[in-house]
Amino acid sequence: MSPQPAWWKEGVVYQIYPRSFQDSNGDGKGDIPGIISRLDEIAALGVRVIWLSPVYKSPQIDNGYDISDYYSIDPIFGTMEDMDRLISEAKKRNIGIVMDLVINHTSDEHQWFQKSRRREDPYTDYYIWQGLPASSAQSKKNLPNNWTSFFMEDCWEYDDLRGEYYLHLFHKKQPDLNYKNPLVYDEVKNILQFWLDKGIAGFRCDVINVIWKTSLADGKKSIMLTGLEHYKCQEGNHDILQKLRKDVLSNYDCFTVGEAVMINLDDAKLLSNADRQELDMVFYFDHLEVDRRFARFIPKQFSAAQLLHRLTKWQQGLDWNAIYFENHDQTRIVSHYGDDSGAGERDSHWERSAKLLAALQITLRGTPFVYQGQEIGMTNFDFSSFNQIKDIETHNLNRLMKKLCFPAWLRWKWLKLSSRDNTRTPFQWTAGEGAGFSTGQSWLGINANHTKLNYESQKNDADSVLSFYKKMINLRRSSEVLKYGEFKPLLATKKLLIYSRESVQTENSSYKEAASSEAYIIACNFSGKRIKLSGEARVLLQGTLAVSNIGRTQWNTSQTFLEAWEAVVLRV
Ligand code: TEU
Repeated sequence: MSPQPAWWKEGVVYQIYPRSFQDSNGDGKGDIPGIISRLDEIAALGVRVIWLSPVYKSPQIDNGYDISDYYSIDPIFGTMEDMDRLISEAKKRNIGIVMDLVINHTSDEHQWFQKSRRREDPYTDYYIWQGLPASSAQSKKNLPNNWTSFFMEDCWEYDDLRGEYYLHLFHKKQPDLNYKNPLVYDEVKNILQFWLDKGIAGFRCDVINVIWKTSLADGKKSIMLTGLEHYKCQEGNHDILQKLRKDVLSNYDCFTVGEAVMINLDDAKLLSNADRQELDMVFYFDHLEVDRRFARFIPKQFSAAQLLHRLTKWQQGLDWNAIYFENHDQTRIVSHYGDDSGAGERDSHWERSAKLLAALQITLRGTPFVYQGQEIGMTNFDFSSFNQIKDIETHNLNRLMKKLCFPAWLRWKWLKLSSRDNTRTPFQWTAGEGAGFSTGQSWLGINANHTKLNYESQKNDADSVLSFYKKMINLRRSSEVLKYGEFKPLLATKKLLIYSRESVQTENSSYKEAASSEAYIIACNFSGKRIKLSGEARVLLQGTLAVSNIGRTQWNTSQTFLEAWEAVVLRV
């Protein structure tokens, strides 16, 4: 079935991690005036929406995903006046702003929590408190249940003042809200309304499929996330999303994309298929874990066939997809599925594979989300010790692995591969000191490769990774079939994948429509070696060249090879 057209399906979203994007006052942390100063560069990429990771007031224990006031801006990022200016300056460029909505938990420094600790009404039951018999209250062995957190710790913290434990699925400074209390729902409704009335374009909803805890009973023991079955995608969770849609979101021209953790396709359909009236799209993780075990932590062999298989499942299974290859919790895609060797150099494997990944992402069916720095092919960090890592998740994991007696070299190997700081290093604007990000000491290390790999050197270079992203985004904008057409897998091997985008043919399509319909065939060589095309692949690869990532000017249909990291987009 052809999806209902919508502006947020046609545009591209650009994710900004404000702390690392552009500093304007020399404190080493990015800020909102910095973002405003770069709006022209963002507009030049051809994006329709900016998603801002949290800029609300926060003690910054989890870089803003621990909110202490939903109605004010953290001073490190600026003021509410700056925020209003960002919204209006972006609007002038036809760019909508999407806010990050973190409502599973707040910071423990939020006044709701402070009042809840003191049992001050109406806040007493805003969080999930559990008492224990006095005799066992402070013994670690007697926690209210056996759940484990996303950051690999116990999920319960004892609060002396209240004399009870509170639940935290993430860090202990991120207590979970209690959605069984209708007052909490009302607070959330007000937050949404406040920001939508300011003219924002929607929300990216953090861990939105775990907000309703059906029961607090012990969970089935598991290496990761014991207790998950009591709170993942529960009926009560769906009810809240439907209610928010009906009460608030449906009154505005906006969209929502929900980060949904540990989900399968059936969960995703319930959360995002259009007739359900919950979210518009979901972020799932399956396509980024082809070469990983235990979420993204332990490496295994990559296979292009497995990637195509997973992509196909979601491309064909959902009404509409959110297509992302990077975000602030992941690693850089060129270092992950590509090859970052020769970063910043012309025609290196870095340049080819960064472009190949752009060609893949932008020709999939769904709204593309490009993470800051992805458009210039930024790579994983080049840190050499744990001291340079700031991410709390990485430090928690390190502690846990140490407790389990993993040797230091293995801990480093795996954590370097998975640390969230890989995508959090400052944006590389220039080759100069501070990479044009800040005149001060930046809060996190800047990758040494900024001297070769930076925005300035790519902006006027027609063959740069940046120009390639622009070209792909333009192509998508101009093509109905790339926006709304069907996705069909055609062929895959360990290194090669081929698929098509074709017009949606219904029983009612006229002969003329069918005959004039455009299609695209996309082929990607996921290897650093030239590969020979099989007879079957050669039959499939017919058409005129729309895009090449290696500077081909035409496609010869008797072509028998794809070069190292080559991608071709053919128009049929
Ligand atoms: O992330 C939720 C989440 O489950 C992960 O991606 C998680 O951070 C971890 O990497 C699992 O291995 C969201 C935010 O994107 C993240 O930055 C926050 O730390 C987290 O929620 C808590 O708000």
